Amino acid sequence: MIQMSKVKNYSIAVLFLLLAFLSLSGIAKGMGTTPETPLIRIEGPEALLSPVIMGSGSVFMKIMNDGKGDDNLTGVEVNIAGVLTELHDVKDGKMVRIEKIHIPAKTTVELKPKSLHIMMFKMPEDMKEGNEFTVFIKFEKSGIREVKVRLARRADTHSNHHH
Ligand SMILES: [Cu+2]
Repeated sequence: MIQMSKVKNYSIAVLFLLLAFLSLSGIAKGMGTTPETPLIRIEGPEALLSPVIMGSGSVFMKIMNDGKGDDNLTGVEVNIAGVLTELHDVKDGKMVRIEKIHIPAKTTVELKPKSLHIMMFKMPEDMKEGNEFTVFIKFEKSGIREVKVRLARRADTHSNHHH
């Protein structure tokens, strides 16, 4: 019996070592994704000058989360000096500032006119259609993503075609 239990303990120890080795090598190869990891993709970013508020504009895009974990968009910056950015939603036809945008697992969240969007204030007067700039989008878990956008003509609220 003593012999048997020694053998058993030994095999358990070997098994633990093997598991430890496998998980370490898995992480080393970048395979260490846990089931709760979000996988963020950004498509179709566009920026529009506000037809209503001088010196302001909005940024829209599709944010896809193909992962199995939720994420949150917590902040945005642009590479234009002096510009202030805010996260906005639209409630009862009015823009409201929000702290973050929830991006659930296996979901696409669309930032679009009259809905969730990124707001820019205090844009320089010489910013005009065609100007390109970079938007840095900060996610709670996925870090900072960078997208380039070109400022498009003023939004025509009565049409739903994209530029
Ligand atoms: Cu807004």
